[in-house]
Amino acid sequence: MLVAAGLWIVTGPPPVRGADMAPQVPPLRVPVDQADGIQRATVILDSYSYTPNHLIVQAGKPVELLLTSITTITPHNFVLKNEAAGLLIERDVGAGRTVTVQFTPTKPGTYTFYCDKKLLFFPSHQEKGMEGTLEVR
Ligand SMILES: [Cu+2]
Repeated sequence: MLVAAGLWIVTGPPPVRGADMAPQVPPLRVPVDQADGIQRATVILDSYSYTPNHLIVQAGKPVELLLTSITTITPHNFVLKNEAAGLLIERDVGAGRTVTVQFTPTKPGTYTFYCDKKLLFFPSHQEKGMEGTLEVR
């Protein structure tokens, strides 16, 4: 990623991407807070992206995500569901708001989180690219 970013500077702007395309951010290996053992990270919600959109956590340890919306009007949410893996989260994140979600993933695997908001007749936010990956190791 860093190399690619450097090349962009040398060779000019990156190839044209969709306006909705989120900036490329490498996977985040969520650090364990030494004080309380919680794996804690901040995820930025925008229209229509999560940043970072790939989180790596350890199974069996609590995870706390600060979901911070930087939109001014559009409400978003955070849906992460896989009951077998201990994941059952559905939280609204209003424009400009920050909410905290806590969960403990129990089973290694790769799970998709997404925003299921949509306006009638329009594609859902997930269809516009608002989704990400929780990788449990
Ligand atoms: Cu959304």
